[in-house]
Amino acid sequence: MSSSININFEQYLVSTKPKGAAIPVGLQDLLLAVVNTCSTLSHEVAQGALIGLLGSAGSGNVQGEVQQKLDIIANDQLIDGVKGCKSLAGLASEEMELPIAVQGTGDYLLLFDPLDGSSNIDVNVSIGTIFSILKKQDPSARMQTSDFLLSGRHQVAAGYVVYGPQTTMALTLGDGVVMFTLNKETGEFLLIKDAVTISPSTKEFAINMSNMRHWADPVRRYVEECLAGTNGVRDKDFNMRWIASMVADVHRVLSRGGVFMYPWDKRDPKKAGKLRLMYEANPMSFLVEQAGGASINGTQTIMDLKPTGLHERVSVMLGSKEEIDRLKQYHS
Ligand code: AHM
Ligand code: MG
Repeated sequence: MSSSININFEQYLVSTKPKGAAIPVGLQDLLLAVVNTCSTLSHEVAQGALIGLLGSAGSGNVQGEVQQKLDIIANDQLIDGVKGCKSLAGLASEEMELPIAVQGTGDYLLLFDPLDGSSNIDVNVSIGTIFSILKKQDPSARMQTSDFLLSGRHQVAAGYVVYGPQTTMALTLGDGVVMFTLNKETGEFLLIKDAVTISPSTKEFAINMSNMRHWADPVRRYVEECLAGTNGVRDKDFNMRWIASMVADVHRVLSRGGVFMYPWDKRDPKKAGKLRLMYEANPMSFLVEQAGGASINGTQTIMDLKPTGLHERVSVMLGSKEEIDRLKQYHS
């Protein structure tokens, strides 16, 4: 897949041919609706306190987490933005316990984390929207929750939009990764990078170090070896970054390589991890694999996991291939 830089998203959708075939019109419509909503959201995120968007909503979501005003606003706007899509059978979100039937029947199912990095909203640090589109197994059957419980391999598209100094989208349609940046004057997303690749080796890792005492031994070993730098077995010095917005941390990995980890830990041993499989780990894993990187939960490839619940959590380690291979070896 090769496209000319600076074409807008709509032009890209009609001209690109992932794996040699044009994107079905129904998928084009859906992607356009998601991306147009993110363009509006970007504008609102930038206004922040000026339009009363900061602070807690005073409610909790299905996972018992405090909802910010912007979590709810972003969720409502995404629902509103895609509800006219004829090919969209239903949608599910981090902020809602159950999916919503859109057309009820149709080719696609949409999952999203409307506003990822909620703890960064009020402190003006990058946040974003993550989305995953699944091909519905039986388009003519009435949508049910179990339709969503497909492995990441069933995704036909996935991406995120990061609201940072620039608003940038990364997208995969299963044939590489492309990036677009929003022209805030015109509201158009313009192609800035084609064939995004993650270098197989790196000297940068991302993990919340405050959880170190709770980690499993393989993760502790990996990070301790990175910290030992040239004095240890890795024989190179590592740098560490942790933004606490998965969108921003993964965007860095896609942009300059690295490893991102939010592993299982002993704080709550029954919890598989903090991040959610269906609308955080799967879309990010699809992007990372399509850029030549890898994504595992420690022992298994995330995209191969068969989900058992819409809001299922998962341990995540993704990024530069050589580092993920090493982590997998430490877990085996
Ligand atoms: P959210 O979807 O409620 O924003 O939570 C997910 C976020 C990720 O973006 C980020 O990687 C992680 O939570 C940060 O967690 P912590 O604050 O424990 O470091
Ligand atoms: Mg999130």
